[in-house]
Amino acid sequence: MISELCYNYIVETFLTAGSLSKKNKGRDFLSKTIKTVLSAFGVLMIWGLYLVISGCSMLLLDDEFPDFAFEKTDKELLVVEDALYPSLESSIDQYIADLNEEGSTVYLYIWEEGTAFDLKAVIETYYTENGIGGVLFVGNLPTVWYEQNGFEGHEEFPIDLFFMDLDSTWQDNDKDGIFDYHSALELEIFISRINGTTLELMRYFDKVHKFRTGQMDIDPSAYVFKDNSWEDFKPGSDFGLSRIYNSILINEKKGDTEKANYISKLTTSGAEYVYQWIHSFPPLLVVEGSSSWEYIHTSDIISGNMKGLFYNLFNCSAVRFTEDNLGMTYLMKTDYGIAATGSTKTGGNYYPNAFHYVLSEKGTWGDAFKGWYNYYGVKDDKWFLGMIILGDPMLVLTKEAQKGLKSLSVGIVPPSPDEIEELNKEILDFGYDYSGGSFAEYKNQNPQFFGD
Ligand SMILES: [Ca+2]
Ligand SMILES: [Ca+2]
Ligand SMILES: [Ca+2]
Repeated sequence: MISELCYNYIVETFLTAGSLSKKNKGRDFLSKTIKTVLSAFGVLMIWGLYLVISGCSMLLLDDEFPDFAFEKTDKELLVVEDALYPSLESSIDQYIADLNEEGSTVYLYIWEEGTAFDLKAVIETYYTENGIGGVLFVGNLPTVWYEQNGFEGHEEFPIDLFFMDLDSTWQDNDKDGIFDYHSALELEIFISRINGTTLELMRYFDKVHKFRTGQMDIDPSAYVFKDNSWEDFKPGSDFGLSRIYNSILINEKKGDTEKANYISKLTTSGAEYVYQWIHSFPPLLVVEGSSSWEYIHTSDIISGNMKGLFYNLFNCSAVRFTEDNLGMTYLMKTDYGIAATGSTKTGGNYYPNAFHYVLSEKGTWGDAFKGWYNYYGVKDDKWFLGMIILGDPMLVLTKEAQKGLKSLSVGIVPPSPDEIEELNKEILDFGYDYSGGSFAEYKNQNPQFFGD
């Protein structure tokens, strides 16, 4: 439209200039020639301008949604803890039937016993022989741990990237049972987890069935809550979610980021996609209120029956699945939560545009994680080595959500080193150790995963 207006304007200007020369009949031929040349010149100019403008917006769009090739996964391995399987059998049959309906194949493996290394060997076999693209662990299945110098010095945490990179090397150089070295990572597959009581897991499978059959009553919309510490980080940005959703509520101004705003939104209309930036511990969100810290416990999530389907948790240690945690609470103890991504340690996804890009292209939750990690997560172990997903990794957003609007948003370029330094500072300024239980505690509680 703008181009058309400009075109008319410029052509008119040139033609007017040409018509002035009409006054001199002797120069009529020259006038016609000039008119033709000038008109053609005008068209060329407009065309050039159009190319420049469209080129610019494509560049901007590429920054916002790094375009990389990904293949939607359609073969999943389901690994189910044997003690749970008899009670879950009909739920799992339904799950497999629903996925088959979508055109995906599910392989079922009942996990009896063994170490994390045994579990990885099972995955490798299905990867090599069946070409699986992702895995869902159902129940309490083993994990390995990693240690490094992070935000508060030494940190140790469960690490599921170990299962996702099938040709990587991992070492425990000080022989304390916790990995402290990994080779360069590039994930071949994604893995995800759900864990809870039999009843909670049955309820979870019931939810994903309802979601797949269009019975989950939540508007296709997104909710971004960015607490005080990050008010100035990419202000106004929806992190590319406007490409997916028509309706997005962003709470990021101090007056709008009270506990009351969060509770109110997620206990009334709710949102299909929730992206929240809040300080936290595994089972606790700590919102900065106008005069004091305000706490949201897992018990508040349960009693409020929080209405969000997909959660992107920029909340430290929010999915530390080896203990009571926020992520699994949304999934196991509400009527709505079906998938989450977050960190098992201090950290979170501060630049999820690649994640959102895959979702906007109808990739699965797992595809989005793998695509984002290989593209951006791999660059920063301090922030991202604890990143994982929870919930059914074969889920895709609702059809209603995928508008493919391709609109631009503020804050589209990756954070600069200065911006990341500011993010680091906000973590340290909070002044608490976010991490949860230790490896030693995990080992004591789960002797069955250790051969010694
Ligand atoms: Ca070690
Ligand atoms: Ca690899
Ligand atoms: Ca606040």
